Formats: sequence, C-alpha cells, structure tokens
Amino acid sequence: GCGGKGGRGALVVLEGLDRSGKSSQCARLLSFLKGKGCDADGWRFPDRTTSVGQMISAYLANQSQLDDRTVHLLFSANRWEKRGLMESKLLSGTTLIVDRYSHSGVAFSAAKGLDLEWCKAPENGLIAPDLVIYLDVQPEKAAERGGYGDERYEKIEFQKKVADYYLSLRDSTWKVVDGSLPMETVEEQLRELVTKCIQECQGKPLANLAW
Ligand code: 2DT
Ligand code: MG
Repeated sequence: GCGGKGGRGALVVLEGLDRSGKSSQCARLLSFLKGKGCDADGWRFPDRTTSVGQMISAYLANQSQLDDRTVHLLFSANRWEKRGLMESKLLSGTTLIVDRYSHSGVAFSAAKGLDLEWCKAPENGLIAPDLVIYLDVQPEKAAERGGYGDERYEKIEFQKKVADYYLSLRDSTWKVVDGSLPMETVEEQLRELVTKCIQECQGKPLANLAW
C-alpha cells in the first residue's frame, strides 16, 4: 500500500513549460500509485470545468480578450474555488497529483511583465504543495516535440521568459527532473520522489503558501 492508515495525502505538483511532458507523466504516476493501492486523484489547473475555468479557457483559445491582471486573478480564483475540496481530499488521505498550480500562475504572469510580488500575493493562503517537481526541458526542445498548439503563451520567446521565472521560484519543496531523458527514466525518478514524499507527509500538518 502507500502511506499509513489515517495519514493525510500528499499534495504533489508537476510544473514545467508547455510540452515538457507534465500531462503524460501525471497520468503514468497516477496509474502507478493506484496500482500500488494508493488513494490518489489527478487534478489540473486551470480547471476548465468551472465557470471561472471556462472564462480562462476562452481567453487561452483567443476567443476572448482580458486584461493581464484580471486573467491573473481568474487563474488564482480557479485555485481558490477548489481549495476546500483540496483540503478535505488531502485530510481524508487522498494524494493529489496536480498538473500545474501556483508556480505556473506566477511564472506565466510575471513573464508578461507583471510585478512578481503582485503576482504572488493572491496565492498566499492556498494549500502549499508538499513537493513540486519541475520537468526541465529546454524551450527549444519542448517546441520541437510536435510543436505548440494555437493557445496563447505557446511561443518559444515567451516560454524562455517563463523558464527564468520558474527558476526564481525554487524553494525547499522543489525538485528538478531532467525532462529530456527517456520517458521511462523520468517516470522512474518521479515514482521515487513521490513515494518518498507520501511517506514523509504522514506526520506533517498541511501548510499554506506564504510567498
Ligand atoms: P495547460 O496547457 O496546462 O492547460 O495550461 N497558466 C496556467 C497560467 O498562465 N496561470 C496559471 O495559474 C496556470 C495554472 C500555462 C494552459 C496555460 O495556462 C497557463 C499554460
Ligand atoms: Mg498547454
């Protein structure tokens, strides 16, 4: 199994540029954990299913225009609207594997030129991740992987700026995995990091982001 009886779940976040392999690795990690008998759910942000998420989705698809600060706050609001459910899931023992979270929120908006501290402020008080895994892929390499789609932000020059901001956000929960390694190698490294994190979380209370 995984974790102990009655222990809380871990909040594990995968971060990285577009086409860094986050979504595939989240899916692989989730099936690995479930296969071991772990209680685990896969989440992603933006969560496009809510009404806030639909506004974000239309903006990303260039179907609507929004002021940069406004969209920043919508991304944050989209995490806030899930905070209650996130807390109850974690406390009831479910580990959450989350594809993007607050670090995306700050890195992408700061890369547009918004003030870094202003970008961090609305994230404070959200649940702090126990582990953030950054899938490190050079922007040029990521762009080669089947190319980008048509969404906003999927441009190499912009992605380079995002990468710089991600690096400036590293903290004690941050682990870098070389995303250019073969998929199976990356997968193995993630399994190890996450298995260890789930065990170590057992006795620790949930914390809030305090940026
Ligand atoms: P996906 O391609 O993963 O669906 O993301 N983004 C994401 C932000 O600008 N702020 C945020 O808070 C989050 C979670 C990253 C869609 C794009 O949205 C960006 C890529
Ligand atoms: Mg994308």
